Amino acid sequence: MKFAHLADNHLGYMQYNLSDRETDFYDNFSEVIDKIIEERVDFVVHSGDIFEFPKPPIRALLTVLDGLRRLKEKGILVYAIPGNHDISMRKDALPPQLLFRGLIKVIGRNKNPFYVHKEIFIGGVPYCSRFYTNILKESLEQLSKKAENHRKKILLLHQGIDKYLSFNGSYELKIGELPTNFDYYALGHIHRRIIQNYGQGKLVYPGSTEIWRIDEYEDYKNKGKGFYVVDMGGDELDIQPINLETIRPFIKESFNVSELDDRIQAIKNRIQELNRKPILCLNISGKSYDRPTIHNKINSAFRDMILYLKPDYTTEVESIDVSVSGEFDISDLIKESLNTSKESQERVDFAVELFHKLSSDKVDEAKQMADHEFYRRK
Ligand SMILES: [Mn+2]
Repeated sequence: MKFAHLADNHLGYMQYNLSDRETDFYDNFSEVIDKIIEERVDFVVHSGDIFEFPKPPIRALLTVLDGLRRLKEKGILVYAIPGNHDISMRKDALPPQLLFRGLIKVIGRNKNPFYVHKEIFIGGVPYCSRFYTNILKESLEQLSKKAENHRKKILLLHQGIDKYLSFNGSYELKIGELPTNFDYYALGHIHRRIIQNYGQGKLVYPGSTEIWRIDEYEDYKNKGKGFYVVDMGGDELDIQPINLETIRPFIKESFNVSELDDRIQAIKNRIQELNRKPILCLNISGKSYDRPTIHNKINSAFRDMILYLKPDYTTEVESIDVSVSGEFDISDLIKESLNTSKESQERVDFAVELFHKLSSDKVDEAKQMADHEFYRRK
């Protein structure tokens, strides 16, 4: 009994405002479908964020419809939970996954919290923000009980877990808060590939299927991007990575402005070996240099060879001595500045979360959190 586990396709995302990048994500999803079919799996579990937005562009919807129909022709059903990107915070709003009736079995909190696929229990909870972790924990406890009498059990979640996130405050669950009686913890949300032992099973993040943020490049270089195929047939789980080939190449280099000419030549040589135009991220530093001149030089060197240039210029200044004594915690600083005696804990949590979202460029999520979750609820 084999299944595919994937998450975080983010269809509809238009990186750097380029329609080519939007198309990349659609091509990427089609390759995912090709590979799932090649692998002859029995079913698919999707751990959230198929779409970038709760109201996806029509092309994103059509890409998913086409992919799901191809799976259906092969008798492959998809079980899915909505992720934070698929869910509008508006009360009673429905996730776009519900459009694909007969093609996706959507796992919900109250209605259909689980399905049973040929004796395999497939349960899950849609994404819960950290303001509702009590509901999340309650749902997990109920699912864990419902799963008890089933021989094989899968749990779908789209959440951040403290153990895998470096920022404190950016997770909703602590690792010990997950039930322990599942065989496979099919997670989504963190865009890196992670496989760990947990409870009586394996906890797995398949990662995003394309490079959604430039900081995902390192993990892609080390581990590839794609999804996992899991064989539940034997006593031990067998988890195989499936790597995609349609990922747009990224070239990321940091160097001093004095090396510019040599580096340009070396990068040109690298680009010539690629079969697609890359995204070029350059981090250029130097003591004193004329940015416009350097920028023009880079631009004209790579024109027509790359899809997008993302330069970052830094000017080195005389060293400044900055010393921080002891450890400090961003949440404490925020609390302090909010003068906690008068502020409720909820407000402090809101401010901390807002800080983390904004400092990681998640402006839309921050707005949504402020509008719909915080002020409207209040
Ligand atoms: Mn995601």
